Amino acid sequence: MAATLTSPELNIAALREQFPILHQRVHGRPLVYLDNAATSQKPQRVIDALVGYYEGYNANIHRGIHTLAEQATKAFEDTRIALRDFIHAAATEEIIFTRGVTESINLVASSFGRAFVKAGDEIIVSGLEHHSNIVPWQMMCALHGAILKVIPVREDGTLDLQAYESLLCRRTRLVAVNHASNSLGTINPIAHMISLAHQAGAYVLIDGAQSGPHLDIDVQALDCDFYCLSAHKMYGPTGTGILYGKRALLDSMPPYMGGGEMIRDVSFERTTYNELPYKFEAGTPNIADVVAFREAIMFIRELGKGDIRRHEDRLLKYARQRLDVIPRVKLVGVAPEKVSVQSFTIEGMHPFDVGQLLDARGIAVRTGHHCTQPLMDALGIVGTIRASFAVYNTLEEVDALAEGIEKAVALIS
Ligand code: C6P
Repeated sequence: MAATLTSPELNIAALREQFPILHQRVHGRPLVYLDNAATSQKPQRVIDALVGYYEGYNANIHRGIHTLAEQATKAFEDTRIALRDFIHAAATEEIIFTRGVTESINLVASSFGRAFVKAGDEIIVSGLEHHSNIVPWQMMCALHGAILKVIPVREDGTLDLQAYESLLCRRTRLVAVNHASNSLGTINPIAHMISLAHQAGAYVLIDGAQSGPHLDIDVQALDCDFYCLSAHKMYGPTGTGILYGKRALLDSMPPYMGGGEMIRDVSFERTTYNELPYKFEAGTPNIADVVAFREAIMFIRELGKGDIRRHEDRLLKYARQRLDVIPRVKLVGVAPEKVSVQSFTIEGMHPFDVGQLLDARGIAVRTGHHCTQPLMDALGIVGTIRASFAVYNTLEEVDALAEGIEKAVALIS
């Protein structure tokens, strides 16, 4: 196939110019970065924002009244506003900065757990979940005597929604599912799932780690109670992300961590807590990365999620077409609605060996269980090779992947 560096929507060549890391050789070949579900690369404007903060106005926030402190506070709060708009939240108070999705889920498991969960309550997760959306609930269940229930996954990587409906009952306290699966790419019908959970009287947390860079997110239209994002999967820096929560719910939850900033008044006898969102933001936050996160949001917004998705869908479709005809290759995860993630196995080859062979050709993919061991167990495999595409990837890079896989398969044929 004659591939090109433009797509009908976007000038990919110009876009790639914004990502300095992409212009390097790995083992003598041009880097082909297809591990975007693990973390995406960062455009220059994100890197500049990080450096700009440290060079120009490094100061602690919400504390000082000097000029640098005010500048830093404004830049930090501007990111909160950008995120409110990005996910269509009703208010900035509903946006809590965390280290990312893992911390966001742990916050809810700890705080919501203490406020709302009692012995015999049930928490529902799905068989598609990342360990970050399993383990915190197991810990919470152990603490409060609650029970974890699991929605089974079907052969094609979609959730068994009939089984989900039969799991929901008046004991269900919370449903925690991902918007999109990191291992298989499946987009879950979360609007429907949220509505069913609410009819049963349960709250819903959505893990948005893999939807953030790809899908439109409207927390008010979805009516979810919590939504979690990690900046580093959305062209932003590592070490920051958000928890969105409905205001009334967050108000009724106790603080997660104690420390500076989350208090109103402290004495040895009694401490009162700050208002939202600061009640959940103890200690000096990751100011530089939060500031740079705004540039990542702007980068996505300026491109437009519609055009991003159309380009990535084309990459996904082409990758599936190319891989599907290679002998011994089995695509894993073929749901009709997917983000740009394709897992596959090669009969007779361990995923790690394939990953090494691809790396020798400058191609970065992830191999293994992708932090979804229960899903791999359910599929009866040790792991997969996973190619995940971002907006800067090209059809040529899909060709490079397919050629790498053909060469790997030839070794054992
Ligand atoms: N998945 C992957 O290669 P953190 O590490 O907190 O930013 O995100 C955790 C997480 C939670 N949920 C889902 C659906 C995820 O995909 C991830 C991170 C990466 O698939 C790294 S394990």
